[in-house]
Amino acid sequence: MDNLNISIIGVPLDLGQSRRGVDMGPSAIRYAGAVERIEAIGHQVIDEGDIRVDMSSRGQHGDSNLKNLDEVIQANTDLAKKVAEVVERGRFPLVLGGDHSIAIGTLAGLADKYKNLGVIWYDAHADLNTAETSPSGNIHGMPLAVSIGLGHESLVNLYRDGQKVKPENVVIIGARSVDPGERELIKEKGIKVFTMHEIDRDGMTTVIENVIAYLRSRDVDGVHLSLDLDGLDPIYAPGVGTPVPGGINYRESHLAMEMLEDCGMITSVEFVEVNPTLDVKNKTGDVAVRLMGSLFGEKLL
Ligand code: B3U
Ligand code: MN
Ligand code: MN
Repeated sequence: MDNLNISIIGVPLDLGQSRRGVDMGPSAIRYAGAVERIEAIGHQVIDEGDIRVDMSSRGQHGDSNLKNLDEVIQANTDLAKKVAEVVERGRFPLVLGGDHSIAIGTLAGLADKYKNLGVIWYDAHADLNTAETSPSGNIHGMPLAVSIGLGHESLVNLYRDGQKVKPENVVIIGARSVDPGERELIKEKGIKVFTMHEIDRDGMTTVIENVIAYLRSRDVDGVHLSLDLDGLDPIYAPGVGTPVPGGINYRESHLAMEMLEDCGMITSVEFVEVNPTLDVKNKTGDVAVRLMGSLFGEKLL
């Protein structure tokens, strides 16, 4: 990557799911040395601070079964504005979560500029639930569905109306906990998924080569990497709310980041679901920052 002008945006939101603590994710990632590590590679970094999250009516339910819907809408609307503004200033957004519901705001903000955005969803889950299919009512299990235009209308139409990303431009990597409704949607919409099966069978090198070739064939005008730390095996990233065993290992993840750096297609990134209250000595924040190192071009030699 050429030297980038990176803007860090923290989103201390933990209301898209039920376990408290992921609101401390942005701090944990900062304390693990994100800014210093990225600057040492040669990039210029501005820490834009955190999006304000209004907790005043936390726990109250409106007319839907979606938990904390109003708060999630408020934080994501503010985030979308901020991301759009950062992109408008010609800067590279690096968003720190927070639970994965914040991808709704990130992708909404990116939609101002990118009309054919590719999305890489690095995650144990597909995050393709709607209010009808969700087993939990947790909005962090829904952001990909919302971004392709499916789900509660106040989320789908957040910041700007309708679909933000085409389903054919989405690639999921690392899936191993997919709900029945999500499975149907993947088939119906033709979403590309590399599960743990493909990673085990073909190896991460082939998987990422295929991801890159696929997104090139889609003629995307940018690629957003949405990295949920639970995509990694909980051995390497224990500080997440919904760990799923049998995940992507540390070295495979570094390789994936290095290959994505090398392809030069990534135009924005978010790291989500770091929960320091479930972690061991900030191991998960630390892994996030190490992966950022590879993604932003740190060399081994
Ligand atoms: N698919 C389940 C579980 C889940 C989704 N994302 C996370 N967990 N992190 C759901 O609740 O939608
Ligand atoms: Mn997720
Ligand atoms: Mn996940």
